[in-house]
Amino acid sequence: MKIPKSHPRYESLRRRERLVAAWRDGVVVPEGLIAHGRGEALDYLFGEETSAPALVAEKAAAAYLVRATHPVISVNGNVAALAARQAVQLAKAIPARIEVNLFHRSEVRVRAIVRRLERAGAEEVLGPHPDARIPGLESRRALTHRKGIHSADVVLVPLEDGDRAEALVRMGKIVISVDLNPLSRTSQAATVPVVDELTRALPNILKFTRELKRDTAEASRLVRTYRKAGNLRAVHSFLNWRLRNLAQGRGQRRRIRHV
Ligand code: PTJ
Repeated sequence: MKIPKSHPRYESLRRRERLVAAWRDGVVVPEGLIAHGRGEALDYLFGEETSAPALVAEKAAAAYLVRATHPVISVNGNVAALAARQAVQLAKAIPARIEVNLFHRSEVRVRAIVRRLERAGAEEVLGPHPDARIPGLESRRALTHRKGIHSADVVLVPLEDGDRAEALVRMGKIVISVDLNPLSRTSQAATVPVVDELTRALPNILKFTRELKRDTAEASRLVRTYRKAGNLRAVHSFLNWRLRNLAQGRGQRRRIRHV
């Protein structure tokens, strides 16, 4: 479908079209389309903008990533459809490995996602032929690579399911999630939950990564001072403020228009 550029919700509609096209290509699963709808609904509440607490978490995420000895970015179907290029750019900037890790895993899908990441500029993508398992996980998400997620000290897990986030934390890893739902098990389990939309969060983390690579003292300070509980409380306060404004007829941002 050709979406007119003048459409008030052009970007949002394009994201949907990209996901549907990726579903046709066997990259995204139908469950991924449902997950996206949930994300969109939550993003309306946030005003479809990065909140101040999300920005704080994105900076902390970048600090953990640049200080890591073995950082890995985990990519699933939705991430490959919406932000393959951004994930690859971030991996190169850190630098970090990329591993395809799927909840609805099939080897055909893993290979399709690897190809998509390679087309976006990735040089080495882990995913096919996993040689390790994440302990305590029954699902196929447990399949992983020794030189990837399995041995990582910091793992970025955008659009995750809670089980694996919890299992990775149990393994002693720093887990950075990107999930618009602050109440999800993923956001609750992650070391650094980034409550923001994926295609806004990754460029922000990239920008902070580039800055913090030049200022390692600041990266260390951020890691020392970041407090997850306080940050999530600030996310809830922000939502509370947004809803109160909306209830009083204020704060409907210009960009939020219903399709
Ligand atoms: O590709 P697979 O097989 O690994 O499957 C991917 C999905 C997304 C289907 C799988 O990981 C899954 O089932 O995830 P959940 O449990 O539905 O969680 C996805 C979370 O991401 C939900 O809390 C959504 O609100 C959130 N979300 C959806 N789209 C976005 C988002 N968060 C940030 N940005 C988005 N664009």
